[in-house]
Amino acid sequence: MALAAATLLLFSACSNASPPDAPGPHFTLRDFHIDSSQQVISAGNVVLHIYNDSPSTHEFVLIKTDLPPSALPLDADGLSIDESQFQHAGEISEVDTQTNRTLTLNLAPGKYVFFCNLEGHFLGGMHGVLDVVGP
Ligand SMILES: [Cu+2]
Repeated sequence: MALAAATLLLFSACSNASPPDAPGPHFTLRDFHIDSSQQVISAGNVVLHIYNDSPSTHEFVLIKTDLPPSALPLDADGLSIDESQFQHAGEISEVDTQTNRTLTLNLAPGKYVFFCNLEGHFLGGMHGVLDVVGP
């Protein structure tokens, strides 16, 4: 019990590091594309591993929606997605170049879209879909 608490503390203390043995999908941010290691994952507690392999800063936004990426509504500027219309499942607003980040989430079953919402990056191709299945 004490060990579990200590482990939990350790994980939350270095949430910027990517625990190498924590299960979960890997996402690689590129100019301008996001590679994902899995399209389907199990519901519940999950650790998303995000690595920025591009020379510029990006962000990672995860929303729960049945809409395909091509149907997501744009902001008034026409350059980014109107995130206010969605429930955020998770977000890292800045992922620096050549940096690993992790998002520890508890995901309900359903369809999700992940993307970078810096101006023009979604339109450039930085998006993908994730199916969360399970009880
Ligand atoms: Cu980006």
